[in-house]
Amino acid sequence: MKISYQLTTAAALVLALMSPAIAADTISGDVKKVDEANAKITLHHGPAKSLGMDEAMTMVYRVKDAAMLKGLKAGDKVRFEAQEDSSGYTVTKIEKGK
Ligand SMILES: [Cu+2]
Repeated sequence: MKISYQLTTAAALVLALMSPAIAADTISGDVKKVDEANAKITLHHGPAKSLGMDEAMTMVYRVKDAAMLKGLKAGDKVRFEAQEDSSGYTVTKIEKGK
């Protein structure tokens, strides 16, 4: 049953590679700048493997909806989820950390 073993291994590998993209990781970070007019936020965050970011960094994210930025300000600790799209990275979820 060599062939079916190889197929199973290949299927498991595909699943392992795909799952991070399906289940978005929650990333911890802190707010550097909020730009509500342009629906953008500058965040410093640790490594985010699901986004292909292996190191901590500060970067600008777009947000799905500017209303998500209400109540956030520079210095706040946050937890967020983001996805990569054609024009950069978009925050799909963000909440203040405790
Ligand atoms: Cu980043």
